[in-house]
Amino acid sequence: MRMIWLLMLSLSVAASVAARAGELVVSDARVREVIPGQSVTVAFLTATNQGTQTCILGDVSSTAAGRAAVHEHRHEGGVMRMRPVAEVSVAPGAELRLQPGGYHLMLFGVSALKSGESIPLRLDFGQCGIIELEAPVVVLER
Ligand SMILES: [Cu+2]
Repeated sequence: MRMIWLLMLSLSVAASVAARAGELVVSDARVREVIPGQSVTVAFLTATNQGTQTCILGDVSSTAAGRAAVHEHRHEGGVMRMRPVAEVSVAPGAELRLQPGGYHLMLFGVSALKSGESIPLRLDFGQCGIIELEAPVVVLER
C-alpha cells in the first residue's frame, strides 16, 4: 500500500515538471515561499515553443492568488524596478525564461505558502493554447 502511494506521489511530481499545449511546453515552474507576514510572491518557469507560430503569454491566474500578473524587472538609473507587462511573446523555436532579474509571474493575495506545497497556475498563451499546471513552492534565491 505504501509503495503504491509513493509511486502515485512520484508520478504526480513528474507530471508537474512539464506541461504541454500542442507545440508549447512549460517546464521548471516554481513558486517562491511566502515570507511570513507578506501576501505577495513570484513564480518562475521556462516556456519552449516547438511550433511554427508565435505564442503570446497574456492572462495568467491561480486559484491560490487573488490576482496574478506578468512582470518585468529592468535596470533604470542603476535601480532595479519591476513593472507589469501586458504580454510576452515566444517566437517559434525560442525559449522564454521567467527567472530572477527578468520576466516573472507576480502573485498577489496569497496565503503563507510553504516549501513542499504546490499551487495551480493557469497560463493563457493565446492561439497556442492554455496551460494549467501545479507549480511546487520552493525556497528560492532572492
Ligand atoms: Cu514583480
